[in-house]
Amino acid sequence: MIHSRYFEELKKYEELIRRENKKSRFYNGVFDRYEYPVLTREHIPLYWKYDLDEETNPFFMERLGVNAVMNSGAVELNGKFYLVARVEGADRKSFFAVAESDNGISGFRFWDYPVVLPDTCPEETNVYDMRLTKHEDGWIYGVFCSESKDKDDPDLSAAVAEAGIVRTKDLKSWERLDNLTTLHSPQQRNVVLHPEFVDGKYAFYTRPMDGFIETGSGGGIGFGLCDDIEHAVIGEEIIISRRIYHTLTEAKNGAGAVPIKGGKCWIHIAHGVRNTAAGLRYVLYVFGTDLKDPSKVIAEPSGVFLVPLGKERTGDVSNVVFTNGAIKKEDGTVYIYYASSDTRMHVAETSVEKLEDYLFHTPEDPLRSPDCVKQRCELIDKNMALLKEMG
Ligand code: M1P
Repeated sequence: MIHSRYFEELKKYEELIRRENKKSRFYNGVFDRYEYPVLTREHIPLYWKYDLDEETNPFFMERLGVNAVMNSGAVELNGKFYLVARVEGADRKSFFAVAESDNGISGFRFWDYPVVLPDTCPEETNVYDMRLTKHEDGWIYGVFCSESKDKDDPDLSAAVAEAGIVRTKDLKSWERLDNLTTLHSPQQRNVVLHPEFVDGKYAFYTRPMDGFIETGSGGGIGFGLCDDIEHAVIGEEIIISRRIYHTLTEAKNGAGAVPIKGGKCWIHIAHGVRNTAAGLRYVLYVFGTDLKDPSKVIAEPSGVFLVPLGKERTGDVSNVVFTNGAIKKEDGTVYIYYASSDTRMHVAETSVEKLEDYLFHTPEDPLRSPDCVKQRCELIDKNMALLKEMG
């Protein structure tokens, strides 16, 4: 018999899922934030966590808890919006699960079962942060981090991060391909597949790293081409966006969402990390690359795009925002799905038009305080003149 408490909890769950989302009061002219997160651990179906049977679970206890729902890939398919979320169990292992919404801003509901990936890598301990690329070859690819213990390092936390690759047509059946091999980089995280062929090849944004945590000398967003997606090997990786001293990318610089095709450039929403007395701080920033040559950066607005604010600032790993999914609708609206503090998922709304205005009209970072003051004074001068004119 089903435990009576189930029905009480189900009522709360349904209220949460059916809650309408609305734009918050936040304003910066670039994007709107929404009041409520789109996915949290409370969105996990009760039957994933509880044994509903009164006999075997008399106290209606969670048997398999869920800690967080975060870093989600995103795709629009047949008019519906899908997030492939990173769900982290109470046991710290992550897995993927599909959540579906009719409008992309509220009502996200998980499918009955999480994604069951083909288990082809016996060493793999953890998987996370899938980027979903609707590729022009007709497949939807999922590129994610595949993590294993580093057997050569006696440090218990030492791990190896690689890019795992799967593909699907319907988000239901998944084919696992070989992990990406990058001949010159020992580790990879935050790898993103470009949606179009470049010079007839598959193009990847990479994030070469010396170690599991430390990006080391290779830190920055890399770019490389490969011929065969089923056995993907990248020889030459060029760094297209470097880490820069005293900027938001000083400690780490990694690709985020799959680039969005605009009218003037490919729009990249990436993450930068700097170290602080309070630990690492992850923020989002935006850059643009050439439509014909996506490895060539042509727009680099200064500074942060989206930072953790208010409640977003706290969670499992505080002071973090992270994106690995965005959706461009047919009318040019863009939904940016971002996680805060490795705990929950939010959506921000903007448009291709606004993003390109931001990309091409936000001044570049002059990199030194005196020049930054000069830049700001120029803006103030212009505004003062305008204000004076108005009396
Ligand atoms: O904890 C913040 C993020 O840390 C990692 O990102 P990066 O490789 O850029 O350091 C990832 O584990 C990511 O999942 C996590 O959100």
